[in-house]
Amino acid sequence: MARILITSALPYINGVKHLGNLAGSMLPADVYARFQRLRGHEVLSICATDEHGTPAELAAAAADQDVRSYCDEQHQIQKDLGDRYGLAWDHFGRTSSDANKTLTQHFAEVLEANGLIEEVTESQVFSIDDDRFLPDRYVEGVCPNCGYEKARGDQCDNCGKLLDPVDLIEPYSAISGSRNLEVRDTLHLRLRQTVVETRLRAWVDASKEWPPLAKSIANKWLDEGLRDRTITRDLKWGVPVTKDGQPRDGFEDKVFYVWFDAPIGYIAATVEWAEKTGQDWERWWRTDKGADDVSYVQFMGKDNVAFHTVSFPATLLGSEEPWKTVDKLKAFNWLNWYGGKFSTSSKRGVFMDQALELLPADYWRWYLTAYAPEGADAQFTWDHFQSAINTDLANVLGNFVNRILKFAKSRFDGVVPDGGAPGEHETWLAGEVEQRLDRIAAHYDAMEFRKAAAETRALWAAGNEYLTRAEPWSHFKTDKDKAAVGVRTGINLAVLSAIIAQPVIPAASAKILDAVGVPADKRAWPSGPCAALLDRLPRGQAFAVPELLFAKIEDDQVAEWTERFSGGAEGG
Ligand code: B3M
Ligand code: ZN
Repeated sequence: MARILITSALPYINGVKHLGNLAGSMLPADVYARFQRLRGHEVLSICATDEHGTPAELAAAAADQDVRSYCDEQHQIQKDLGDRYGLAWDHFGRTSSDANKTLTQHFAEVLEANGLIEEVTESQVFSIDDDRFLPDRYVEGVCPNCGYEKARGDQCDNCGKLLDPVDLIEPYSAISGSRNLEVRDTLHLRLRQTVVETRLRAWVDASKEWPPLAKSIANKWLDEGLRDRTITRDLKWGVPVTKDGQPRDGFEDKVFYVWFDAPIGYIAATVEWAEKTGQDWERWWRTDKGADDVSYVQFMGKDNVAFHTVSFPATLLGSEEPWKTVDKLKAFNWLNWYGGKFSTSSKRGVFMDQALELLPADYWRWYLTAYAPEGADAQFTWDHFQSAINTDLANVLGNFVNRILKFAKSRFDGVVPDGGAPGEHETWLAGEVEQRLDRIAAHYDAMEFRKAAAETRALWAAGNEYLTRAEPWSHFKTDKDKAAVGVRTGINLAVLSAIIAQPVIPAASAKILDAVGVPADKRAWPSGPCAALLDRLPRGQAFAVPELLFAKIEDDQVAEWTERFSGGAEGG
């Protein structure tokens, strides 16, 4: 039994996430966690809301709320949505927690003691009318790179370039719109990443288990040469800056930069979990306290990779303390919405709460896993969604389970029939199941979600194929034993189909397993000879037929949803 620590990139607090966010971090992290739990491994799955920085302050202001109560409310909303999607985190924490404050201040202090932090004077945009500095997203203006007119101070949404607020042309305040701005000097802390560059490079080179997308992004950053970066901001909302445990002189109106404290939030959320459950967090995070046995796996969208392969490791390695670092980093490309981006600010696409108004979570979980933006960006379109759901879930899985259980119910009194012995069809099926099971597990281990889902679907399809070959209905009158073997094998196969589907569609799987009467301790990932797996249910055990598993998506629903969500779509 291995110990596996799993973290998903922390969703920003600034509103409900869209399906692209779900597909690129939270959902695959959950699918992976569920798979590893089913195999009997000890899993700790951690997530949290990322609550600091300008996105939180601006969203709170737009909602006309103070930032603390805005965060309280939004955290609860995101937590509830996670629950409704079956995201089975061990803990869903908050980066605004005391634990994160303590840890963030601790890291800054040890980094400074190790000579990795220096005080610097920087030029920042100051708004005279707002009487404050305007860091990051508080300034907007024309992008110096592409000429886009609504570029934000930290990044241009049009060309993707990372910016410094002082680079913007014709800047104005995002708070008041004022153009009455000047550049003023202000004191900041700078993390000397260049000093740890060699150590980072060696660490990346030694990280053999990273899939290609993560590795190539990490190497690109290292090849371009690291830059020292400012880790404080002129903001009120965030982790206060300290020295020797006291407020730091000259930093009374400053806090740490959100990207400095957010990844530390993974550790802090584990501390919160430990406090809540009475468990030990250090055995997951401190290599001197047992965490060297842990396999640590991170999930995130590709835009977050640099922060996890360079900045956060610079914090951990630079501390010279025995912290656990990531072993496997799975990055995702973008899920696009009709060729363009999903966008929170322009409400373009489908958001997590809206999706559940249309269909239960499993439909989305299946689609976003089986067609995940893994090798390349993926497209969401209603037509594709409809055909994927109707084929994979309704026709292949739903139809198979329904067909066999209904027939068994009507002809064998609703119990698993006895009698008969396996023949050629069952031998064929056992061979088929055996290879598929091996492949599904191997794909999950490699975090290849599309492939794992495709093999899962292939195993379901083998169910329909088996029934077509074994034809228990046509033997029923002439050879009852033969029909009994077909039905018994078919019911066992329905159970197996549900067991392997649990990581992706936990609710529907549970419906099937409940109906057939499979106890909770018999739902683990299957192992052992396949012939035995296909004859596991006690003969004579009563079962029920589950109510409709998956409804087909009709054309008029697609038309309605296309209309309803066309809002941001015209933008391109
Ligand atoms: N909140 C950005 C994002 O959701 C950020 C991730 C933090 S991970 C420590 O894309
Ligand atoms: Zn630009």
